[in-house]
Amino acid sequence: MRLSRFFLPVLKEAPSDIEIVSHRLMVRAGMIRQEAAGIYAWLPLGLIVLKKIEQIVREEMVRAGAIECLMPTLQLADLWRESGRYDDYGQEMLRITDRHERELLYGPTNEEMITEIFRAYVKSYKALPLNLFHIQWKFRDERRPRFGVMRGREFLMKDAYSFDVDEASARKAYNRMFVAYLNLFARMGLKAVPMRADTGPIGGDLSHEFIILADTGESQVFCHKDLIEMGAPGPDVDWDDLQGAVDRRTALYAATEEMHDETRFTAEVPEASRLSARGIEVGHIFYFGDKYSRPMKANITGPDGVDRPAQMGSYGVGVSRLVAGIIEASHDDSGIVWPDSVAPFGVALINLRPGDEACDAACEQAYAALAKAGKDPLYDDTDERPGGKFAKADLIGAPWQLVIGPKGLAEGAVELKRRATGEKQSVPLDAALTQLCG
Ligand code: 5CA
Repeated sequence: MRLSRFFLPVLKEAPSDIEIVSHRLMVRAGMIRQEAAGIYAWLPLGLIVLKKIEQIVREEMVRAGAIECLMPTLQLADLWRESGRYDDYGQEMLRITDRHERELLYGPTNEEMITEIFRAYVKSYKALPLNLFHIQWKFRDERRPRFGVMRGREFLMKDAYSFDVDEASARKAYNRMFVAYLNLFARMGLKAVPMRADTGPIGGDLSHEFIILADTGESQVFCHKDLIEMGAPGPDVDWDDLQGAVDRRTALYAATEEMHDETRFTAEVPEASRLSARGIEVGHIFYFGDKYSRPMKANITGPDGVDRPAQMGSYGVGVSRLVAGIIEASHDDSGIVWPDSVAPFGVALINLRPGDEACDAACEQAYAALAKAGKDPLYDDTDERPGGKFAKADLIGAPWQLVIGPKGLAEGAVELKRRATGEKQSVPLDAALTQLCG
């Protein structure tokens, strides 16, 4: 992408009422624009990152055996009356009436709708296990939308729903999502810790929140320090037997504020290993058995010929929240430092003197080579002064900067900077391109 043709409305200053760094940087880098409280337009730079995160989530869901579908944002109120949640959900639910006076709502989650789809088609245990997911916008009329896309009213969620014949296989489905979550957050450069959590309006008795630590996090969390560095199991696990991987992580104490038990915490965790910190909830998984399938009569016939309600779980990832979460975890005073896997551009290519024949030729050569190698270069071919170009490149956070100017070129060199460390090398253009393109 040539910057002169891109739409990147970068701001020097963010509005002073912005409270946290990720929100400030997203606004300054021209990633989002607030259209109403908790409702944002995704500008091109923000959308590229959102799509990259979405794709990682999708790939890890598919790897774990889930199947993608897409349900609508609007749902019938009557469906929610079947589960009893229409009245329970209260003011967080946005209720809408259409021209035929039919009551609709903008979905805050999809347990009812997926259960309706399931019961229409699946009657036998032979079709199980089944896990369906979608990546769709949700609306929750939060009392206090804040921190930009971190707690929005309209937000993008990946939600998966598992169906099984009995509790034992439902727990396996839960474990598959548990491990998929560890892997997908690790791919984004995040250290996410699963913690025992409250189930709130979704319900059920088994639930884990996946938390990344950040001073600006909304929840207070308590855990054994070793969990932070434990790492993810990776893709090459035995997907049919994940109990060991899950047990290793659930054996150590980890709980969110609502589930925290100080007596257990001090008894189970040696003082030097106790961590009490702020965290951001980037994912939440639930096993709730027949909470929806029973009232909604989503029954299946078991191997014994007897009908029973399907055993269900649901599994959410805050896709739009993750954009902010990753920035909270990875930034410095100059701007965002994207992990390679979600960076909107792989290389910021800076031409220090557009119009200079040698600079233009070298930049065009670099741009073509980087594009061909799939490095998504952003070529700053504008007339802005060098200082402004450097500041912009630092702000938007591409992992590499390739700086080409007349002085360096006269000596046969360009400058290659690693955004994360600030480390600079002065090398011939060919050597820089070999390093970047491999
Ligand atoms: N149906 C279940 C799982 S599919 C569910 O809705 N779970 S949830 O309520 O925990 O939401 C899933 C994830 O969405 C959360 O972990 C969080 O990362 C994200 N999320 C929830 N509310 C918001 C919000 N207001 N703004 C941005 N992200 C949110």
